[in-house]
Amino acid sequence: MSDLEALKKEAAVRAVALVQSGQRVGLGTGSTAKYAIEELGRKLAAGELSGIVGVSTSEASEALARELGIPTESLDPRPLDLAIDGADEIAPNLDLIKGLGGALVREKVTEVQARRLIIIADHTKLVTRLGEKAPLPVEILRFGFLSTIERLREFLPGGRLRQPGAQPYVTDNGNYIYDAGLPADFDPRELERRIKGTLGVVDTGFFLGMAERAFVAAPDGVRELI
Ligand code: ABF
Repeated sequence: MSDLEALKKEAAVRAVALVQSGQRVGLGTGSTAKYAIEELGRKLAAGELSGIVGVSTSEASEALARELGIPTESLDPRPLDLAIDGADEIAPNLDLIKGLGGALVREKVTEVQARRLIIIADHTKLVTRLGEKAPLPVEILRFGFLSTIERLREFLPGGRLRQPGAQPYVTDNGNYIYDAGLPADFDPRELERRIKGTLGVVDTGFFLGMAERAFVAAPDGVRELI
């Protein structure tokens, strides 16, 4: 395991230590969240936890949970005790950019119902302001996507449709993703309102005011940000 992978795992283990028996837990998506799901599975198998129910934020996390024997349920209106997920950028106030893994909408729809959203990451995800390193993923409807992109480009000119190969990337919801470049200076809440008010947009990768804490692993240890 590379040094960075070991750090992600360390952060994940710290977050899973918060899970108590009998809780309903939101299962995040991505390579860091995968370590959290594996640790939950390990604890269940070892009898260190019992009665856990996972609510998955992607088909991939659902498949992993099943493989590890973690009972899962689909999302319903009941609150989740907590959710554990990764992020692409973490600002000092715990505002986040998520969605480079492509699961932003299911993550947001699930995690907004969590009493506690716990973020896990390695230190490369820390930024002083959002947009410093990552684009902002915006999930858009496939129908009319070129028109939606044109509307977005009126105020976010730097972006592009996510297209890893010959075809555009398709989310678990059957939509496309526009990875928007962000201006040097912006108010995330104002920009979030403007993007979400754009016809054809489903949601954005801004997770503002949602995270309760983050475990961020660096070579000199895991920092807990609150
Ligand atoms: C999910 O996975 C996403 O919101 C985010 O885009 C991504 C982070 O992935 P990783 O942990 O692999 O860097 O949490």
